[in-house]
Amino acid sequence: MNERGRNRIRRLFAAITVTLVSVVGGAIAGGTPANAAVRGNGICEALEYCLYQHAGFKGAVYDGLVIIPNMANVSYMPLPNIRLNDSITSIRNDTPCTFLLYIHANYEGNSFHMPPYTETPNVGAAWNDKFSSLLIACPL
Ligand SMILES: [Ca+2]
Repeated sequence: MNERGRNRIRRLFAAITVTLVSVVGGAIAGGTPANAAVRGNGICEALEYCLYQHAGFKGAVYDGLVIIPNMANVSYMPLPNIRLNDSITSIRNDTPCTFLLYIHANYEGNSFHMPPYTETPNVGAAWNDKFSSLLIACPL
């Protein structure tokens, strides 16, 4: 794919991401407080995606709702010294959206796709500890 094609895809995903934030945010805002997912509390709740440091959903966890253009700027919570960048081995996607994890920042390089409501206990040797950015694509 040429640069123009890649830019088109980036713009598309950026638009779709706005939809995700409003869909997931709306679902959370519309739920009762007892059901609301809390981003960044270290607990993987409904309508969140969760990134894990080790295989089998072990080690540090990052529970999120939004895109991450550069994982070098984001830490596992509550472990500020452990960055997400090049440090993800298992993933849960408990959302109606597809997640695309890229091997470089700003959605560059090869991407690993996580379909809606799926999980993988080990992304495999080719992808282990390689992800550096994350995009979200939701049905409109
Ligand atoms: Ca949470």
